Parts: sequence; C-alpha cells; structure tokens
Amino acid sequence: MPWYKNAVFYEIYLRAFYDSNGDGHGDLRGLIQKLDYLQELGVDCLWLMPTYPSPLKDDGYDIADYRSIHPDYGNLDDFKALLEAAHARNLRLILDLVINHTSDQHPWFQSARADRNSPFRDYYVWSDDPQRYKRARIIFCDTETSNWTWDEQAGQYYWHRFYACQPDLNYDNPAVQDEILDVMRFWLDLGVDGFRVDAVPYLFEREGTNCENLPETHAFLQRMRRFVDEHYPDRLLLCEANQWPQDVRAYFGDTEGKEFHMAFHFPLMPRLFMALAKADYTPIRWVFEQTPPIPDDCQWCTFLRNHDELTLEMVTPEEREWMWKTYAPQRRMRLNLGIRRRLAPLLDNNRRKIELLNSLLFTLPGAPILYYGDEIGMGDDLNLSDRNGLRTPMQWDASPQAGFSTAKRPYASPVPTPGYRPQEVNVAAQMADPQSLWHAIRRMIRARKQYPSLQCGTLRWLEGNDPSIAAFERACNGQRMLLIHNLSSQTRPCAVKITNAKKLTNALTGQEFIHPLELQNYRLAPWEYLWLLLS
Ligand code: TEU
Repeated sequence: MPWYKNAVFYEIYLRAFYDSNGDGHGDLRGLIQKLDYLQELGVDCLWLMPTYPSPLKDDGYDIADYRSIHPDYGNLDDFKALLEAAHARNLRLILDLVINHTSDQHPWFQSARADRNSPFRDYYVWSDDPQRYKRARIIFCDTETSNWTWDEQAGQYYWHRFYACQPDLNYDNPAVQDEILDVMRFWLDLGVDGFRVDAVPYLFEREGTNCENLPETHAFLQRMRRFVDEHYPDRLLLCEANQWPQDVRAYFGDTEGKEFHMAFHFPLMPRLFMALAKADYTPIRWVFEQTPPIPDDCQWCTFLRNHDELTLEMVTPEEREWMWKTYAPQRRMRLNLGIRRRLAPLLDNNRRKIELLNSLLFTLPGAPILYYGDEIGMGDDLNLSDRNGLRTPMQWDASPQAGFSTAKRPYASPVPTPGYRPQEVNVAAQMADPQSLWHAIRRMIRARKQYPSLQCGTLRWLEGNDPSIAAFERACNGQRMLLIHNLSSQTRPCAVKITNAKKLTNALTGQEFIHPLELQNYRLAPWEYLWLLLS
C-alpha cells in the first residue's frame, strides 16, 4: 500500500513551532529539536507551510524566491539537516508549493512590471481591460474588490486571485510551466517527500468561465505528475482544491492521465461541525454519498482545521449563515467565507466534543491531518488580524513564553485567553497526564495506524432511528470495525444490533467490550464514541 494511504499528517507553521536561537521566531533547527515529540505523538508526515524568502504579506504564501529559505527560519544547510533528522526518525516531510502566484516582490514581477519587453513580462497576466474574466469570484472578499489591480509602473492591470501583492503566474506561458517543474526538481533532489500544492483550481483563466478547474489546468497538472512519476516515483502530490467532491475527483486524474495522489476533502470538514451542532449525522452521510470513488492508489486527506479560516465555501448560503450563527456569533470571528477560530474554541473548549470530532476524523475514510497545537486543544487570539490568531506560538510548557522562545518579544505572544493560556494548555503537562487530550489523540493515531479497516476499508452506515447516533462499519480484508458516535449532549441508547460477531474489542484500549448481544442496550454518554473491533 502506498505510504501516504495510511499516513497520519501534521501541519506545521514553522514560525510558531520552536525558536532555537532566541530571535523570537520558530526555525528549522528548532523543529529538529521537536522531531522526537512528533515521533512520540505518532504522526508520519509533516507538512511545512511556506518557508521561502517572502515579504510575509500572506505569511509566506507570497513567495519572492522559490529556491531558498527565509532568513527567519535558517538556511538551506539547516533545511538539509532537518530533512536528514526527519528521515532518520522515519518521518516524512512535504513542502507547501505555491504555484498559482508569486509575491509582487519576486524578481520576475519586478522585472515584468518595469519593462514591457522584459523576458518575464509574460510570466504574469496583464490587461488593459479590468473587465476580463468577469465570472471569476473574489476569494479574499473581505479585502479585495477586484481580481485586477492597476500597476502604474507597468501601465497595465495585472491578475491576482488572492491579495493584490500576489500576482498570478501566467500558465499559458510554457516558460512558467518549465520554471515550476524546475523548482520542484530543486527540492525533490534535496530529498523532500513531496508537496502540498496550493490553490491549484485557479492556474489558468479563460473568458466566459469562472476560471476554476479548467481543462488546461488539469493538463498541466498531468504534466506535473508525469514529471514526478518519471523522476521521483515515491514522492507525494497533495492537492489543495477547495471545491465540491465531484470537481475535486478530477484532480486525481482520469483516463487521460494521473494528477494528484491525494486531495484535501474540504466539503466533509464543515459537515462534521454541522453534524455535531445539529446532533444529526445526516450531513456527514450526505457528503460521502456525493463523494465519487477515487483510484486505488489515491487517498483523501481529511481535516478539522488548518492555518486558514474554517472555510464555508463548499456549503449553501443558508448552511453558511447557520454555521456563522452557530460557530461565529461575533462578526470578528468571521473572515471571507469562513471562521477564523481554532478547534477548541469552536467547541467551547469542551473536551468531549473535541475528542468526538477527532474520533470522526480518525475513523472516517481518508488520511487525517492534524493542525499543530490542536492535539493539546490550543486556543486562538482574535485580537490578531486576518488568520494570525490561529498561528500563535506552540505551547510547550507552563512558562510565560510557553517554552517556545527565550526572546523578550517573540513574533507573537502565546494565547492570552483564560482557559487557553500556557499555564492551562501545554504539551509538558498533557504528556505527563495519561487522561489528557494529548494522550487521547495519541491513542487514536496509534489505533488508526494499527487497523487497515480504518486506513483503506469500506464505509457502511448502520441504519438507526436516532439521527444523533453516527454508527458506521469500516471493513477491509475480513477485518471489521464498528464506530459509534453520540453526537448529542444527551445520554442515548446505543440501539445498534450486532448479530454476526462473538466478541467486541475496544480498539483504543485493547480491552474486551460488553457482549455483542448487550450492545443494543448500552447507553452512550453525551458525545461518547466507541471503536469496536468485531470478531
Ligand atoms: O488557500 C487557497 C484557497 O483557495 C482559499 O480560498 C482557502 O481555501 C480559504 O482561504 C479557506 O481555506 C491557500 C492557502 O491555504 C492560504 O493560506 C493562502 O492565503 C492562499 O492559498 C493564497 O496563497
């Protein structure tokens, strides 16, 4: 089975992770010092958010040099040391590859805007008419009012699907396509295990379309995959396409050719939160019914939260309003079409709810990814702008700087909110307490990696007359596991009849559970979840 199918992923914002040199920023050498922690947690593959030189107008998603390391984080030697140290611990590392756009400070754009005859002019999308591609939506709708910005120096408008400081690259230009493959070769030759490829639906533009998921985009991505398969066959391409399942399906490729090995399952994510708040598993079941089958060597990457706002792009306007009312009652919690809050605050720091959503994440189909800090229930700081409140220092211990940095003024302070401060939420205390959230999640990671039925098994929902009980079976090569989740705040009868099993084992503890015939009389506590191996 390809390594990524049953891997557990972990997303790291390097600046927030651990500061090894006391300058107030997390760095590559700091991450090396925390690899043992990540190995202990049990994750298999790290996804590093962009660490390239950047003016940091979009936290590194505005790249100014594709083949180097931002000085805050270290240098290429530090990066090679990190790769070596990760591989020595059987940890893989994938990088964030931002190919839809560069920073406006990239030398390519500086040259392009300065001279119409620059060899880099056509690396970008210019127009005299800001009405072109009118049907493309504005993604950063809280900030941008158009996808075109006038550039005085260039004497033309340039196209950008994100911030105006992130001019889109022009993929109709073969030189751009060659540059991106060359950038990939640079990092793959260093030994990275693959890429999380950012914002792929927007690469090409065509008049009269919404400029998303175009055939030309898929053709380039198939070229990218052929390049990887030919030269680096064991490396991973993970797709960020915030689209409906049937549109994401195309990013796994078709008869014409393969594209990505993995893709984030964006539409599932809000429905996990919806199901919890409604105490009704219908939204989860519905989205899996909308999800087309994917090729055998492909895998979904499932998540609860990440470094962005909790996106509500893939729900109806009514569902979005309901989600905002339920999970973002204050306007300041909202950003673009989403919610800029971390997992624990979204769930009122309710330990049972946090574990329940993680249990669904680890038992539904797909390879799960954790966002750094969510394994200890870290909070957010809404006083910080944009998404920065989701990107505060990792809280390693109860000291004032949370053991993150010795600097007087680190890039940001640990979360100041009562209930989430370092003295209340930190790695050291939770690793020392077997009853902590950290240990609960570590048990889930271990069990998920132990049972093939959870990695690549089938999914069969068990009919019940209580929609607040999400009960489903995962099965693979004769191994069958029954997953039962009480989505409600009330004690509920389990009401699941088991006929063809002699024994039930709790897959999280290894202990024998009650007799199968007794299961239907079992009463589930509020937000209780069961992982039951049937034999
Ligand atoms: O986000 C791309 C994207 O499509 C956004 O709409 C995203 O889905 C939304 O913000 C909710 O998740 C990527 C990165 O994840 C984001 O951090 C960058 O700001 C953006 O690209 C531009 O590079």
